[in-house]
Amino acid sequence: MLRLYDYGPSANCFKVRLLLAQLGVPYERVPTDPFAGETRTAEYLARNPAGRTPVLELESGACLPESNAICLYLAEGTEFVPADRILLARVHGWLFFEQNLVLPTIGTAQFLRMTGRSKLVPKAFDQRVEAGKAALAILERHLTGRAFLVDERYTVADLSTYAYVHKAPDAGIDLNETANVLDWLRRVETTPTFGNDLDPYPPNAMAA
Ligand SMILES: N[C@@H](CCC(=O)N[C@@H](CS)C(=O)NCC(=O)O)C(=O)O
Repeated sequence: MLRLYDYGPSANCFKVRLLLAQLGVPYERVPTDPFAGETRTAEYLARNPAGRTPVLELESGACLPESNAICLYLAEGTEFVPADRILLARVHGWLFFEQNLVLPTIGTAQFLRMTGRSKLVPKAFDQRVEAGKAALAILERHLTGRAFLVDERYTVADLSTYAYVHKAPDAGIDLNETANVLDWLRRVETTPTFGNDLDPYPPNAMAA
């Protein structure tokens, strides 16, 4: 059986849990707490040299890090990834957008705010929020007259980008200012077997 090394509050891990649920693929969940040092052991670093969650361990023992690479691996050959090369390249493009312009902005800002760190680094926090708003403006423009990011159908690009965009309010960003983004988030939430099982950050993740 597949094994997912997973941190409950991480939206990167949530991407993989959501896709596995939507594909109906069974797996064993291995809770892995970065704040307890569990991603820095020699054993874990052999699974992912970057020492981060998620990691998917295959039946063969091969380990795959990076949430979007895991999603592409799992979704290949399914309705969640187009076979057409150009459409596939567009899906890749949005996955790179997510890693470059959403995760380090909205993703980091919501983490800083929800764990009490934003007040310790206010300038860095404000910069992330502003960059997050700029990323939302790009999405807002692209989603004008479009139901989904690529080819008018739900793909792993939507699933992955959803993960941190829907957390924008936790960064203090008002999504009511981006109506197309808000409609798209609601659309993703109505895809078959969608479920949001993100955990709140636990006490050991909070700033001292
Ligand atoms: N680009 C990676 C980012 C993974 C990542 O940052 N994981 C965080 C949780 S959201 C983590 O495990 N952090 C622990 C650490 O950096 O020590 C992905 O998309 O999987």
